[in-house]
Amino acid sequence: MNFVAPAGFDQYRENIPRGVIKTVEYNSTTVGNTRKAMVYTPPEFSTEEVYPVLYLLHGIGGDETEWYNHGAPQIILDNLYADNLLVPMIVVLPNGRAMPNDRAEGDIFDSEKIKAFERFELDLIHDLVPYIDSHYPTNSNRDNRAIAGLSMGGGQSLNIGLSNLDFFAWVGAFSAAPNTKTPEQLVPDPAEVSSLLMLLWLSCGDQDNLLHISLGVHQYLQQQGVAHIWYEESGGHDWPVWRNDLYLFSQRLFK
Ligand code: FER
Repeated sequence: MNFVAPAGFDQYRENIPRGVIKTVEYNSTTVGNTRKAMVYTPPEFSTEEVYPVLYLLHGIGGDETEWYNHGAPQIILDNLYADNLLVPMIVVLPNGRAMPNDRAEGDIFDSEKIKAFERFELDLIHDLVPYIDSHYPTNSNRDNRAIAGLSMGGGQSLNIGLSNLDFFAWVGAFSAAPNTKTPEQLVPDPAEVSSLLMLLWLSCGDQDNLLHISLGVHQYLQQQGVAHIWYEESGGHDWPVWRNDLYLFSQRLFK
């Protein structure tokens, strides 16, 4: 695949309908506190409709505000809706560091913090997804739930998505980090993954030092005959790549 978003895709456009992005708080039985997430609802959102949901995860130096602060997801998505390129969906920006102090403070590589990125699987499945499904008009089934993320969040998306196929049918990893399980651990049963997944997306910048992680997963999937998108794009471990990924990946969802 070699396609890039058109110029202006992440620039604010006047006079188009807008979605709404806000912060919510949910009770986490996993962490034992109240946790924050941001939620984007699309233009013309209505509680009379039901929507699919994309869970979009941040990197090791971020929190639930990272995509919002650096990725302009609401601008990218509003523009895509204005051009009629996107299925109406709710996008949830969680905090993937499931521990009492989940801010990206101090040593972000501390082993407790890395463990908290693993623990997030439980928080997502047991706490956040049920919160979203009970507070928003969602189409609450695997066919209508996607998980994707950048770097640490890309690794989480593969680890969590591929081991919870009863929850997710659409999985995307942008520049996946070394928290990614081995390809054999991720996909022990290639036939099962092939039959259940609607989309498996892997992308990475060609200047990214972590390229070998994505490449290893891609090569294994190819050997095993598991259909997936592999997109090596121009760029490093950085926001231009992840904005481009969101633009391209989101258009493939729920179609
Ligand atoms: C590592 C290098 C990078 C690692 C994680 C990262 C867990 C994550 C980077 C990011 O999220 O941007 O060795 O180990």
